[in-house]
Amino acid sequence: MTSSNPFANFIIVGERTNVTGSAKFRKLIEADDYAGALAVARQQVEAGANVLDVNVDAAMIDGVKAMRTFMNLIATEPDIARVPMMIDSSKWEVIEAGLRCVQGKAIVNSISMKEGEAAFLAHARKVRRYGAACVVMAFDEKGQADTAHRKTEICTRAYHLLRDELDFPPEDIIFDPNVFAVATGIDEHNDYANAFFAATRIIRETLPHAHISGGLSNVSFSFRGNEPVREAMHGVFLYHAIRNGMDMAIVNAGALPVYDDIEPELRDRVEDVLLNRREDGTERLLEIAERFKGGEKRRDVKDMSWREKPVGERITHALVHGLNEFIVADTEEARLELPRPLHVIEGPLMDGMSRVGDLFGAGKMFLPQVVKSARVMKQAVAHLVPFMEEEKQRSGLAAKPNGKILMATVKGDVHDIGKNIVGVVLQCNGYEVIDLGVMVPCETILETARREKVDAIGLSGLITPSLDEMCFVASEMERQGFTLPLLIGGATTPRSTSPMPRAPCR
Ligand code: B12
Repeated sequence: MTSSNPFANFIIVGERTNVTGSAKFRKLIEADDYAGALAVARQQVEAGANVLDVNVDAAMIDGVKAMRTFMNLIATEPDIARVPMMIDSSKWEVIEAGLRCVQGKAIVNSISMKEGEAAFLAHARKVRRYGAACVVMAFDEKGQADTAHRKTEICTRAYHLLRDELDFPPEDIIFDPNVFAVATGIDEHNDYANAFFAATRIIRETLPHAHISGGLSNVSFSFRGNEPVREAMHGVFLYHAIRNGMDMAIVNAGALPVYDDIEPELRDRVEDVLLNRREDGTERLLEIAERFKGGEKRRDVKDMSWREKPVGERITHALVHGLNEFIVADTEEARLELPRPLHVIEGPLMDGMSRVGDLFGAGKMFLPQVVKSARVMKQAVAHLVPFMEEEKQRSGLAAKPNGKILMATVKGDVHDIGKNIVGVVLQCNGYEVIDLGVMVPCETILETARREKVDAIGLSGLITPSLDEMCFVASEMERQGFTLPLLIGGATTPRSTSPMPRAPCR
């Protein structure tokens, strides 16, 4: 984990590879159409899932065979296998079939104390032998926990058993305190979301290093067939759950709304229901739910009104919503309005990315959405590059290079938008740039600098640990007798040091 921001570190477990939640996936597995099933897995990863939940529990499916086949196929697809697998089944033999095939560290979903402590510990021991982490359901001999007290009591007991009896690593324990459906019309269910939030907070405070997960779609079960309302419920639920300490959730990666985009009246009524703020909460949500039903079309039409806004706002809208359809046209319009192409980056594009950063930081946008924003940003910058090149040619800078600069995003960091922009700006100012890309180890940077006889090194990094890595590069430069200037930059670099020649980091 690289940030103390709970929203930025949130883990999205893709739910579409689960036959109990996705009829499409179930039909594919039933029909032995594994190519189709892999496409679903790939779509979830591309939509930003950090983990895939795989469940093949269905009456007509041989679970062991299906799990084994699917896991073996995933292992041959590097673009899917790069994320960890959550092996999800209520049958232990299916879980074990998955564990035998999976590459890297897996997560077992789930074990519980419903059959008593002995069976629980026996399963946990096996999980541990496979080196996996596990989801522990708040379920004991008496049944599934529905109040904050029961949830906390069961999770605490399970935690101590795992720690004391098996020395189970606490960071590999993921509690699922049960996300239950609200707005069911049954009064006893009205406090279910609150119970989840409260238990989450207590577990995170009292059981060190344990994580909290849950299947989000359960909460909105009462609104099946009304996707807009369900999505709103998921967005609002997550917003509150994360604030209380939930750090992973099983969701449809790519179908989470931006919190601020949820229609305010709907958001308010959903919040009334989830937080159990008023007795007539369910009726009031039902009252307006129909209006949103089948609202996909209506939402599209409403969405297009952003096209009427000034170009800067359109660019921000496109970045926040990850929409690339008009980004080139809008970037071009901004370019024609502003004196220099660089001003489009420094102005509207940076404003839009700052908005993305603010929403992300506040838990109102999630990683999959930011991935899309980053793609749109790159497309916009790519459109501007030839114009910046042209500017360079016109100014005569192309003919007389000012020097050679090596640029790299430091080891451990994948952010490259800022580095790429700085590279372009440097090139437009007559510098030759060698770009080593992202996650570049110190040795590579220094070896290349020496070999290519560069005039300066530029390091980029946006996550907090990158500052330490930059200091490490600086100290290595000193140790190895480099006398080159070192520039550092990136959103988390303190203003006082960004950009500046080599900083004294000791
Ligand atoms: C886009 C983005 C992503 C994208 C990156 C895509 C890509 N290809 O770059 C994706 C979705 C992949 C991503 C991933 C993550 N991200 Co991110 N991300 C952002 C976001 C929203 C915008 C960054 C950006 O591109 N800004 C626009 C560019 C143009 O600005 P810039 O980078 O600052 O660059 C400018 C200057 O800094 C400077 N500059 C940059 N480099 C250099 C170098 C030199 C030499 C010089 C002189 C100047 C310079 O010039 C540039 C132009 O002005 C920021 C929020 C923010 N406000 O920055 C979070 C943010 C940086 N991410 C954050 C986090 C936590 C993560 C993740 C850890 C999340 C996760 N749980 O997985 C991962 C990181 C994985 C890793 N190991 O690196 C946190 C970092 C918090 C922290 N202090 O550690 C931020 C701040 C969000 C937040 N508010 O919490 N992220």
